[in-house]
Amino acid sequence: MKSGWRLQIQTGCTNTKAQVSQILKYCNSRCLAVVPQGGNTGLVGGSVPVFDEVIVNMSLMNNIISFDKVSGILVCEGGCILENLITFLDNQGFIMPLDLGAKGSCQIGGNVSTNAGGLRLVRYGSLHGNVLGLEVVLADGNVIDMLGTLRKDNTGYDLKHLFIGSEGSLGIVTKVSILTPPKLFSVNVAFLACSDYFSCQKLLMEAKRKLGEILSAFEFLDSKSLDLVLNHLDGVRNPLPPTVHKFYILIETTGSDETYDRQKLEGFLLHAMEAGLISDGALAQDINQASSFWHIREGIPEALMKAGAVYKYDLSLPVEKMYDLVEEMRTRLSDSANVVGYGHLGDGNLHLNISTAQYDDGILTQIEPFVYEWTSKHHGSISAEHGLGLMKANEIFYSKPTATVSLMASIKKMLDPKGILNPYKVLPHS
Ligand code: 2HG
Ligand code: ZN
Repeated sequence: MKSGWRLQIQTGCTNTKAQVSQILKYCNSRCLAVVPQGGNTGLVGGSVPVFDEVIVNMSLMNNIISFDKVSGILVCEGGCILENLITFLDNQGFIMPLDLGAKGSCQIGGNVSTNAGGLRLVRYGSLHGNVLGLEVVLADGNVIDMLGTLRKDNTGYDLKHLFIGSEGSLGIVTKVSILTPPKLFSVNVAFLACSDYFSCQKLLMEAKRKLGEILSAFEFLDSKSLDLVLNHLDGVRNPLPPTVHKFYILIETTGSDETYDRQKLEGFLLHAMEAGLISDGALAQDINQASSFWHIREGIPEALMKAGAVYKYDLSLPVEKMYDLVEEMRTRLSDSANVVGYGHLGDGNLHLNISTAQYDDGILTQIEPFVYEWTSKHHGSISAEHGLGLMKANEIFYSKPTATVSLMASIKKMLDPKGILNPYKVLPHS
């Protein structure tokens, strides 16, 4: 990747959408390519310039515009940091329907542009469901006002969906209207061990059935992921006695009745223990213990970065097949790499990470295209929640038929005929 000159533009003060519009109008008239940038926390190079693009950094467009306590609808600018929105809503007795490890620096405009999934999608659904409206600036500087605050609006094509997950290739998200759920105060977190993958799957099915409406997260990690966190992050302790279990599950419930919710979860855990689905487990006794359990799961990407070079894959797969890929990859790579699997089991989303001492072309050719072919063969997606960005754009055909990619290219051509918005991202380069 070559990096030429960079002009970093930060929008700010008042009337910022007009500034974004002017920047794009100017760049479009001069055929200057633009990279919209939020918190720059993406994992596929979607917000980094490739050659000499102009970066439009959105961080100063960080105002909360309105919040309606009756409907729970928040309207804010695209540069708001997710954690600031979470804190704002907390004070109002509400929560964001989205939570991710990068919350301290990622921005809502970037979250929407990448259709970020995160840790609680199993409960609250994707941004396609929660985002009610957007204001977007197109490549030619035109401002498109789709900033509705209605739950229901069937007047024609719902164009905002084109921009959710388009990774800044169709327009820059300047404002977002989002539906936020009320904050419920009874939260329980359990950290459980399973001896085999089949038990993890059965546990998921049982959790959906028995915990029902209070289930708010179902995350999994294998023993190699836990080892990484214990070895590379300071102050992290295994909540369970040091027997080696093959898999660990983090279950969170969120509800409105402490006694009822606790009984429901305890009943479920007892049943799962008796059925042999879990071999050990700990139920957090207070908020500190609950956050220490979460810290293990959320700390895996950081531990991987500390361990050396890492090849990252973010795959959607049928739950019953998901871990077969991790095992096949281990067989392929034998001792040359540490292959770890973790992710959002409740959403069928595997984070397959391959950790090595240093990047090595020989190892890469063992991994790719095998990982993409395997995913395609099992009708999965090569990007569940991280997007395609620069790094996976050329692999789009593993997940989308040619006719669909052609239609995407036509839409891109119509909205951005000069191709100035986030070039080399999402669509194949050639
Ligand atoms: C997570 O779920 C993130 O922790 C990052 O999506 C995953 O780094 C990764 O592979
Ligand atoms: Zn994830």
